[in-house]
Amino acid sequence: MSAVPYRVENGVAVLTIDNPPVNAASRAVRVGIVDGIKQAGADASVKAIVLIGGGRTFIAGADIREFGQQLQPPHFPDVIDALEASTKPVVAALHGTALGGGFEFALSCHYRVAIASAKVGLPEVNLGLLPGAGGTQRLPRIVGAAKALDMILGGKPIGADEALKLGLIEQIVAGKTQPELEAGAIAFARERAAVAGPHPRARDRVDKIQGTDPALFDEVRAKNAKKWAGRLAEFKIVECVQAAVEKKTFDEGSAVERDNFVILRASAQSKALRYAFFAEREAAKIPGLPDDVKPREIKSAAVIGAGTMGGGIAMCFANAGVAVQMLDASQAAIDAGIARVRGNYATSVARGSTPQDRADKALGLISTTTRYEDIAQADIVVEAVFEDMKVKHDVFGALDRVMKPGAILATNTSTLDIDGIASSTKRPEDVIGTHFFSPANVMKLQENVRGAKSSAQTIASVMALAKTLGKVPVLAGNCHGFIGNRILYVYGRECDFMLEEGATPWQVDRALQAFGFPMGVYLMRDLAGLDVGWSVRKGREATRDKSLRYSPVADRICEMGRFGQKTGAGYYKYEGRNATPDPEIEKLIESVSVELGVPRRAVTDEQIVTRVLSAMANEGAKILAEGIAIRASDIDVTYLYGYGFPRHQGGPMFWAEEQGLAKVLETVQRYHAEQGVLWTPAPLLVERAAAGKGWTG
Ligand code: T1G
Repeated sequence: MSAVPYRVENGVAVLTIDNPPVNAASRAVRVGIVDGIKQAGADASVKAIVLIGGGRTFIAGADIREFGQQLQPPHFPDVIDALEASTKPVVAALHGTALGGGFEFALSCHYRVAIASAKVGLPEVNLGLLPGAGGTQRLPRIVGAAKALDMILGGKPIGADEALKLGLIEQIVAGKTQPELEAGAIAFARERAAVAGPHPRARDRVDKIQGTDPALFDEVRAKNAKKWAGRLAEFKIVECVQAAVEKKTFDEGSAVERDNFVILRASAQSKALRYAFFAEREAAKIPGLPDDVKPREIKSAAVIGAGTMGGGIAMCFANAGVAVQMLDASQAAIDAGIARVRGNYATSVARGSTPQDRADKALGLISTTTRYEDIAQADIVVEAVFEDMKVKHDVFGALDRVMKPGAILATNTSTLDIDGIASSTKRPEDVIGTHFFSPANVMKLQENVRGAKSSAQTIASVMALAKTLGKVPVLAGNCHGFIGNRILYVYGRECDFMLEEGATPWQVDRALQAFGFPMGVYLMRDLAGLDVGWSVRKGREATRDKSLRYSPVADRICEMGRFGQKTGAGYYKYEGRNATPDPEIEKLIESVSVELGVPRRAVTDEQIVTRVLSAMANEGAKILAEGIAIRASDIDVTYLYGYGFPRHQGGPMFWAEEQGLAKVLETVQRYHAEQGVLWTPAPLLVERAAAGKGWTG
């Protein structure tokens, strides 16, 4: 059965792509289109051709899974040549999302029509690629070079209305469904068939690229130089669109695109980004959950704690259209909390990232109270109070007394024991961790943490909640720090030891930022505030294992009353948000090295990055072996979406696989010999390295 069934209706050949779930342009689809065009060309009864997606969407792009393999013909250019060579008009009928190679096929048709809800775009940059099937050459010829750069570099689709205004589609047809789209497209195709050819081809147009300001391309490069540092695809996209404008012929420009596409497709960055694409989707799948378990519907929510996190979490619900009550003990705390939320919305409206009407609608969904009785009917309540077990016990005891049966009792704790919290209730099956990341209304990660007694339905409900909130979920097991903070502790610990051994905070930050982190660990700590970590460490001093190496540098800085940006000094000195290295801190660190008898030596940037990432991967291997993470890729998703790990590096576990686990094990063993038990190699790392394998397979 062809992946592109062919039928003739009213003199129009209808080619329907049938490759669920997103009609990715697999080899079978490419074969089906080429064969369909040939069949229509040979059929005298056929006057025009419609290319349409079956199911919920037009073609959403190349089949990303094919990239790791040897691509089989017909290739994208072969399909495009067939579409453009047709003497009978070819109309692309768009619904759902026409993306990447799918939209490039559409751009190679003579005409495009869509239903109003359709979206079109060239998002290849999100995969470290560029539109490799003529998109960098045809799009500028229709919308102009500047708009084409915006669309391709932004990687986001546009709606049918905008596409119509830009001339990317000829008509928005009546109706909302695929059958109505098909009927509209057939009618449109018959009209075009009545007009003598040749029918228009985007490749032949020059009107929109003539007169392009030659300075455009260098301006775009200069404007984005910092953001694109270390990246490949963005610069190659600019080069290709520039070629579309400056090369004498379409084919010359296409050759530039082809060469650059081949380089990107083979690049480590694209491999990491394609990995991240699938890893995010895998993380949402929980093996072992009974197929018949139905998530509880969440139509109303409550948040305990009107602080920064509580307010941000309340915004997440309101932004998703879920009514939410914010509860705090005092009216003063509530007033401060709701003022902070209003301020957040005002800022994003002022920035243009949130339309005023959307902010008003969301704010209208947030109410406040000081009484637990008022929130009893909420479908979920998320506790976001101080990170202190006694406070959590009190809150969950109260929730247990008032919340309706079946309400989900979630905690936003970032490290504390979920089972300990659940023990304050008579319904541990309804208790679960939903760890949001600050700012909660911005950060995408939702680290769900299952307790020993969290029910399958409770787990399924918070995994589904993440989708409702537009978050990326990862399910973690219950241990100190879960997945993210447990690895963050190791990451920070090794950076602190490197300070004692010879590095400076600014050198560590520069090395990590050169690797791709948006912010180094010390700038990040200064931004978050050093006092929180200090109070956690003081709380754990009594039980800390004194035989393990411990760096007092952070404590000494806090003892000087330096809590980071908010006090004008932390690791760095601050003027407002502007951080400058502080010689006083260098002196402090040197004095600690002397006090501890740690000889100082030169530490290279490469050693900093390798040591940090190897420590993360080693801890990740332990987390995996303990079942705290279901997959190695879940650990990567946690770091990509919760901790700013550079997406084009894939995540700590992906990085380790790319290095080769045997090489990572060697590094771990070297530090184990030098640093002792904190670097004990994870048995899973040893096993996989010995087998010459990655984390899976
Ligand atoms: N290839 C293979 N599988 C894909 C896929 C693709 N392009 N897109 C989605 N899937 C799978 C996905 O892994 C999931 O699988 C299922 O489909 C549903 O996806 C030559 C080189 C279209 C907006 O980058 O943005 O064309 O988990 O959960 O939320 O120039 O999927 O069910 O097993 O995301 O409704 C360019 C990528 C490719 C679009 C739908 N195209 N896809 O979102 O569903 S490169 C893209 C998306 C290219 C050319 C270049 C989204 C979506 P499973 P989903 P969704």
